[in-house]
Amino acid sequence: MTAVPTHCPYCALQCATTLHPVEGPGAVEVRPRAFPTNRGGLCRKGWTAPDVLTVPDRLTVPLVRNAAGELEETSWDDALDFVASRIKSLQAAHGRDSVAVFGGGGLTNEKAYALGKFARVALRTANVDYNGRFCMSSAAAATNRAFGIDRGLPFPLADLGGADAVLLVGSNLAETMPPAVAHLQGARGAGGLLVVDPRRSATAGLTDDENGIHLQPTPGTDLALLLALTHVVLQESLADNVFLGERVDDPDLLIRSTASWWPERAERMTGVPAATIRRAARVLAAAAPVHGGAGAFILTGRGAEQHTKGTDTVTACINLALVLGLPGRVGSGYGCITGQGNGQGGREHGQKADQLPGYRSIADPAARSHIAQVWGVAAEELPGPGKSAVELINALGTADGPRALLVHGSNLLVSAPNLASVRERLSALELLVVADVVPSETALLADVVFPVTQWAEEEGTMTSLEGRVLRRRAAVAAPGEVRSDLAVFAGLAERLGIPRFSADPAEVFEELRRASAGGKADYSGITWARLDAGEALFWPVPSEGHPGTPRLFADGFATPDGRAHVVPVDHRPVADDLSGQAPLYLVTGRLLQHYQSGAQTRRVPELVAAEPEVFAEIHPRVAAQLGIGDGRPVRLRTARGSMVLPARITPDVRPDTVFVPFHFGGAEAVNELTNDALDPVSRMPEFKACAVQVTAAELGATGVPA
Ligand SMILES: Nc1nc2c(c(=O)[nH]1)N[C@H]1C(S)=C(S)[C@@H](COP(=O)(O)OP(=O)(O)OC[C@H]3O[C@@H](n4cnc5c(=O)[nH]c(N)nc54)[C@H](O)[C@@H]3O)O[C@H]1N2
Ligand SMILES: Nc1nc2c(c(=O)[nH]1)N[C@H]1C(S)=C(S)[C@@H](COP(=O)(O)OP(=O)(O)OC[C@H]3O[C@@H](n4cnc5c(=O)[nH]c(N)nc54)[C@H](O)[C@@H]3O)O[C@H]1N2
Ligand code: SF4
Ligand SMILES: [Mo]
Repeated sequence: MTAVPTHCPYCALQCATTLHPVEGPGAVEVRPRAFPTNRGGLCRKGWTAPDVLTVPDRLTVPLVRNAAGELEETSWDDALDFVASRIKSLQAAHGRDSVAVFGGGGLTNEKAYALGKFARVALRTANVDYNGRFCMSSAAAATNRAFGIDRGLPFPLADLGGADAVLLVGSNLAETMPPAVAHLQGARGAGGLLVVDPRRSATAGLTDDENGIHLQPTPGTDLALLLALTHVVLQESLADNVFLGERVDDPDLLIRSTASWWPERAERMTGVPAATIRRAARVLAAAAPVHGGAGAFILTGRGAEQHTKGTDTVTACINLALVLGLPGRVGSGYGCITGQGNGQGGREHGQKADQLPGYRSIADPAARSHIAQVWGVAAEELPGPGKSAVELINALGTADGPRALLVHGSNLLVSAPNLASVRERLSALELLVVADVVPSETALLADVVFPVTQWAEEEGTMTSLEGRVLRRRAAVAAPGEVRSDLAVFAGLAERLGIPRFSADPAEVFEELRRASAGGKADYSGITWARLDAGEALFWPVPSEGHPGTPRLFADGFATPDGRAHVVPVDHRPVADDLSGQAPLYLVTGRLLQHYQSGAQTRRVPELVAAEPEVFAEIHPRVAAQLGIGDGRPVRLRTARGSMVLPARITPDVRPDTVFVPFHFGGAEAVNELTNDALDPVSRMPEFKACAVQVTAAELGATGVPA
């Protein structure tokens, strides 16, 4: 077999790779491939991704829970028959919405599309949502309301390289997309890398040696900081007034909404010195085209977004970008750094509770009739908007809530907020079905487990953080009886009396093209043949002769009047704020070595050896107060729960902040402690900040959630 060109299974950078067959069934070796985003680089997760193909506990046969309560091997026919008959009887007794589906941003475009169609056409349930709600939904909400469209980066990532300044708000790019750091070199060289993070993260460290500025605010105060940055730009007459006059609907609102945010006031709230705020605003402004700079970008990560005010914080970033005249200019702009492998495509094809394929709204009559026609159903038969992820989880097993849940591509029992509640709701279900590649924490709780293909065993497409559509290709045969998620949807649909589902990804993509035609995320001009020929296709691609759209907004924004829409925003505190009992902020996030819930990377020996267990980063001053040394156990207690874990003492966190990575399961899962309070617009939970009490703990008491 020859080398197969494909992309890494993990994050949205979608580094290009080639897979080479090696000895052993299902085994491959990975090598990086030259590509504009990763420039021949791979991170440690990418290098070791092939290990996950052949893990000893790989799921290879369908499992069903037997009378003794154990998961037992069964045939595909029996498993599909069983699930279909349970769905039928639950829906007959309790209505269509009694069955829910939960998807994932790691699924290919074809799978994400089929999942949404399966929910709306085969199950006819409104209850479908996905883990993207945990990820970038606040940025999506903010960009939709400002620009009328949401594509993570509305420009190619490589554009960053030419800029004099890049402001990263709550992104730890150096650990979460290491090869992307190459694109920050231009800004670093110009002294213009600005990093906002309550920790001195690896990315914040890139600002050392006069390469930029690290602004280290109190967690949850980015909004105040951004209002002050905008205030300085306006007050020091650094705004791009021509741009504001021509391309923004209401510039006065920008001025009024930031007028009272002078830097000294923001300093009191954020802890960032007023002088630093002024300096950062001037560096950013000097890089803007209006002042003859080479360009400036403002980018957000989860640190800005995973808050109950995440949508407003991103809006404040957009407003700052507007004041400086950045959006829609080549070499400048605002963007959200999408997270999951197909975090971008996953949000376009109808997994989301309120969406239909092509990034259409399920509440829009024209959208409904277009999609209904592609699906061969009547528009009235399509359900309306369903519940968002956390609201869906909270409704499971309640009197009028869903009684069955099908999960494809998420490990909720590690990654959803407030796990005690998640566990209770999942346990209250009458039927839990999980499709996965490994026995994840969530799969182990299921009544039925479907073993599915993973990246190197399947064909399909993914859409990267730049909105570029990429081909995923099969290099090895799947082990055992493994089938694609597409086969699960097709097999169940057929048993539910709906025979219109294909398990062939190429066929599904052809249907997706038709469904997306005319929508915001228009894929109708994209073919696998064009992708296979090496064309770089960024959506929208409205016809086969169309070259794609690497840069959006050149001729105007996607709003009715073509102007960016200003939404005035103001600061507010985190939902679960500090108290006498809980005087520090708990902040959660990522490590270089692990991916998400860790279902995959905790099975890779090299990565486990590097980061074997959960820990809490605490400041030396806090450690001294508690009288504990490095590696000693501490107990973290929040309003949701408590856990014991080793302390990692480091001056890199603020003294008022404790950082814990969320990649670990069971008693090591920090989501036992996190708050499931939601952003009112995006319905995204506040993973990034809540009040915590820290005490010295007993030895041997490690990791007991109370
Ligand atoms: N190694 C690795 N890489 C990944 C992933 C992974 O799991 N592991 N997951 C992928 C996915 S799905 C995503 S979404 C991306 C996420 O990528 P990032 O957004 O870079 O990741 P996080 O570590 O969640 O958060 C970034 C930073 O936000 C900071 N932060 C916390 N609270 C605040 C706050 O209130 N304000 C500010 N300004 N910063 C704050 C944290 O200290 C952290 O350093 O990574 C992708 N890449
Ligand atoms: N405390 C805290 N919690 C967080 C975050 C945080 O920053 N802090 N970040 C949030 C964010 S941004 C995200 S994106 C979520 C992610 O959290 P999850 O939704 O749990 O994501 P993964 O761990 O990637 O889970 C994907 C699962 O799908 C399986 N899988 C892989 N490929 C396929 C496939 O093709 N089909 C199927 N059926 N299964 C597959 C994997 O083995 C794994 O079990 O976590 C969120 N949770
Ligand atoms: S940066 Fe992301 S896509 Fe690239 S190798 Fe690492 S995990 Fe894979
Ligand atoms: Mo994410």
